[in-house]
Amino acid sequence: TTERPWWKDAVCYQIYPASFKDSNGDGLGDIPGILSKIDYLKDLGIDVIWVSPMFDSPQVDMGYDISDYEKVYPPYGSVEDMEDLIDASRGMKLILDLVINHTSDQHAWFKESRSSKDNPKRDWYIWKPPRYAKDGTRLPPTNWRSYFSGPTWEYDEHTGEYYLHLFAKEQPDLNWENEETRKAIYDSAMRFWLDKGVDGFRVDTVNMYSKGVEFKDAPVVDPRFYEQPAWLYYANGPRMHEFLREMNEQVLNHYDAVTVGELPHTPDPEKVLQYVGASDKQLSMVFQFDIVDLGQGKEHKYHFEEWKLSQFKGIVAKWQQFIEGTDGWTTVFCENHDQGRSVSRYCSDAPDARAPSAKLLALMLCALTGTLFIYQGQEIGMINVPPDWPISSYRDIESVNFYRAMAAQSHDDPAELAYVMRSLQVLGRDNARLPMQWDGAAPHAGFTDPAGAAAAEPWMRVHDLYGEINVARQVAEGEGSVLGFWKRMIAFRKAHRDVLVHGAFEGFGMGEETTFVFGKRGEGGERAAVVLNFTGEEQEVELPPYEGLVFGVGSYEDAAEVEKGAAGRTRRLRPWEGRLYLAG
Ligand code: TEU
Repeated sequence: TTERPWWKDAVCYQIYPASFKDSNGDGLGDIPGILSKIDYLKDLGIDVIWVSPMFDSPQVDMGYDISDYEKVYPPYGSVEDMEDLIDASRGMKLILDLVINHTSDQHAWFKESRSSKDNPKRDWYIWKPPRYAKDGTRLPPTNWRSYFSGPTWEYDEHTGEYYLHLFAKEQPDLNWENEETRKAIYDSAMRFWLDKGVDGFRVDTVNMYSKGVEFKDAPVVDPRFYEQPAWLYYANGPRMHEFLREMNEQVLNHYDAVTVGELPHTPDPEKVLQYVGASDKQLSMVFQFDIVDLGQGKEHKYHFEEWKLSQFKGIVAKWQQFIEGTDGWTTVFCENHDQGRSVSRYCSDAPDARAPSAKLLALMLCALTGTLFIYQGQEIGMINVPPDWPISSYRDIESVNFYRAMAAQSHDDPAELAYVMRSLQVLGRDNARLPMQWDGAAPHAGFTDPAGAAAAEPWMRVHDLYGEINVARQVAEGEGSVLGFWKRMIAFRKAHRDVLVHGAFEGFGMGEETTFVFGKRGEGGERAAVVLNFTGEEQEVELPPYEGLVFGVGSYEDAAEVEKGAAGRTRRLRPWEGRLYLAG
């Protein structure tokens, strides 16, 4: 049997500091704001808080561009506030974001690195001389395109070389080949915070540190397309596993710290297993991207393409089952700060469907094997931005740059731009970054304090529907609300952890396009059966063929009543309804 460290059973909650709670009325969330909501999280049943970057930063990419790992972005608070948060967590653990593929261009290391070719820190980043075309035109070292539009190389006039940036040009990539650089990262970004008592890290873009030895051009699929498999050369590079083993030996093992690595561009289960096998200590677990990549287009991730429920089910099954018979571990999630809201993306945010959809997803997620991560606002069923918001209401560098690039390329073609806006409305990162909706009766959804005229406008527009979807209303509604249901499901998951958190997954009727039926088998003979209706119409389902199933929990309040009259294995599920049964 595999080991059960504490973090396997944990329910983790991601906080995006800018948008969670503003305690001082400046329009931006902050650490005292997080502190004021500790009891709310504790009450929900949360075990681990993951705080997205709160380090000092020019905020080109919302703090994923760090200028000083050992300072806190002043509008968020101070290092002392973080110490208070560590102390105040009331038994909950705290993990931070570890963003060490790149720094901000305002980090002291990069300022030194760019100052001259013979600066001792020159080699801490990835500098390359230009290439020249036959006609003498200066070209970047490779043709790679960055995540945030434009090339991955920025020419620096001062020293006549290019530096690499996979993300924004203000986010230069660190050179992990240099041992001194790695040591500095371990000290500044990791030990500094582990010594203060944080319990681990969510590790940003963890598979991009080792870039490979050759810097080769990526195949150009079509010059009009943004998608280009340049990640073949910069992701999962040859020294990746060596670096992670070193990081464990030198740092993480000394603190028993937990890690959850972000693992884009890695569809192959064998490859993922190399990162999460427990005996070869690299990462505790990872976020594999298939579930959140669903619906992303081939030309560009922001060209939304329709998908089928069978694809969704196949992805869930794949990442449930890949650890079977291994000592690896998996995660359960479908939202974070880079993704559209799950209700809007995987179900329906139409007025009648919103709350049932949110509960359906809660029931599904709480029944799946792995460590569960939920994102702020998911527990109240927050939905995507309203479809009529213009690009000027968006803030994310990736979305805004993409819109601009598409406008330039299409010469402002209205049809193309409508398509882009529609895609951003489903997939854009800003969907997750709207201020948290605390109170429907307060200005700015109760996000800013002190409320009222004195408070500044929030840094990002508040959802038009905050009067309907908010914490205060759901607290008042109690058990029947989305929040009440999440609380109940988290407790249910913990009460039946052997089968729900640790059981083996088994899918039924996986080609079926309206419902999702799966079973879970615990090692001690426990069984769970889950039936989910992913449509707005009634659907008939067959329960999995397990002996002695009894009704456990349902996403409709009257499900227990309805089940009293049920016999046999056939059930009729109402729109977006889910039910869970137990045996053994
Ligand atoms: O994201 C890394 C990543 O791999 C991307 O897929 C990301 O989802 C983004 O949308 C690019 O298309 C991480 C962070 O989660 C993200 O917020 C940061 O912008 C990024 O790294 C750079 O640090």
